[in-house]
Amino acid sequence: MSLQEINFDGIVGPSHNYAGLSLGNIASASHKGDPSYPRAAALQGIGKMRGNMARGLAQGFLLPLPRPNVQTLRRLAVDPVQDRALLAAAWSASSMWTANAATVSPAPDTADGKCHLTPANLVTMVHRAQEWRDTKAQLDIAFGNRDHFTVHDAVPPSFGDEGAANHMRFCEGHGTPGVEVFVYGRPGGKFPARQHEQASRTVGRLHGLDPARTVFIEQNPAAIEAGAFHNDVVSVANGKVLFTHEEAFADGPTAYEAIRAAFPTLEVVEVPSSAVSLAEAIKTYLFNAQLLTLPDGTMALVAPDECRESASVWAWCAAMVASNGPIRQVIPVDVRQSMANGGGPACLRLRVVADPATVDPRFMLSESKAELLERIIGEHWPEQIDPADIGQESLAATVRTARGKLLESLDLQILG
Ligand code: SUG
Repeated sequence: MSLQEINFDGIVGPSHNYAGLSLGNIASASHKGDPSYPRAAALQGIGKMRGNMARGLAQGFLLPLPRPNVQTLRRLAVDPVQDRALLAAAWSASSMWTANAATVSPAPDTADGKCHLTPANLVTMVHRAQEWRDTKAQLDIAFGNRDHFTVHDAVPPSFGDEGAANHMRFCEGHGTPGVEVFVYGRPGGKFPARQHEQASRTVGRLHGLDPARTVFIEQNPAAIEAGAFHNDVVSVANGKVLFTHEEAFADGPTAYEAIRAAFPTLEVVEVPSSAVSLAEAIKTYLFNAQLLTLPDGTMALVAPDECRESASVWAWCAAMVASNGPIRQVIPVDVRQSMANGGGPACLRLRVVADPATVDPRFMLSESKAELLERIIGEHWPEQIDPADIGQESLAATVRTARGKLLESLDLQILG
């Protein structure tokens, strides 16, 4: 058994659009009503996956969910003329952000030695709350090998759970027990705190985590107010390293101490507010990056292109790389279509530590499969969607056909 990190990126769905649905997500609010470019969005995502594969890393993917969601439209009795936001919710391609698909505890961390996955209930936002059952259907297939994986039901409401976006794992190596850190928000602020402490604790119990290797930390309410609706907007972890903004946690030094008590070799790379303001970190998504261990053992940060456009962020990156710390490279990627809805490189991937041989191969990417996906996206994904197109029967037909072609090409019609 060779356990390694596999990134499962969400393929951007053919109904990708900007409906301003996520209160507290600044990018989503500020791009509300813009035309969207689903084909370009999906191709950007494939480009990111191809880049990581070329670096020698294992890559998987999850598929877009059925949209428009007729059950949502029916259950909410949506009037397509009066209820434009609810209509858009039923059309949302938000499952592309697979960091919110589930929380994953690798086998070495759990009591029964299996990798546990709990789909996120995403109850805070109506367009996201409709995701988990369809997401689970995919997880049940991709991780259907019951000798190695357990897929749970989502945590019941009312405790909001947003999955891996508020979860970090520190480890010396993937094959040894790690320390899992859950970051929750305290309700009562201007924007919703989407991760509830009790949801995090429930996931820890469901997964059979050892309390001595599990840490619960409060997110900084000021970070949520500034637009860090998930913790992965202001910090990211990999191996022994925590790369974080100074203002990510309610009490930074206490948080680092709590992690260090469980994981003594922790290395914190903290970006001070004096170098990069919280607002600039959130605007550029410096921390919503993939912190990857490359095959040569060094770490690289796959960060949004937008980081290059910020003098303070880019200067920090240059200084960090020059300092010979644990992060040796910053690699910019273009995921602008997703970024405009508040989803950076880290949002687009779910990390699963597993032996790739135990995963259903239909969910694993290869060069030839990437070409196949690009061909289908090129032929069937709409080039542009304007807000007035949402709800049109002709667009609904295009979106359904596009997804159908994708499922067919991957031999996954069962998800239809
Ligand atoms: O849930 N945006 C997503 C972005 C999720 C980012 N994920 C992580 N940080 N892991 C959200 O807020 C916007 C949809 C719209 O407005 O049309 C949206 O759902």
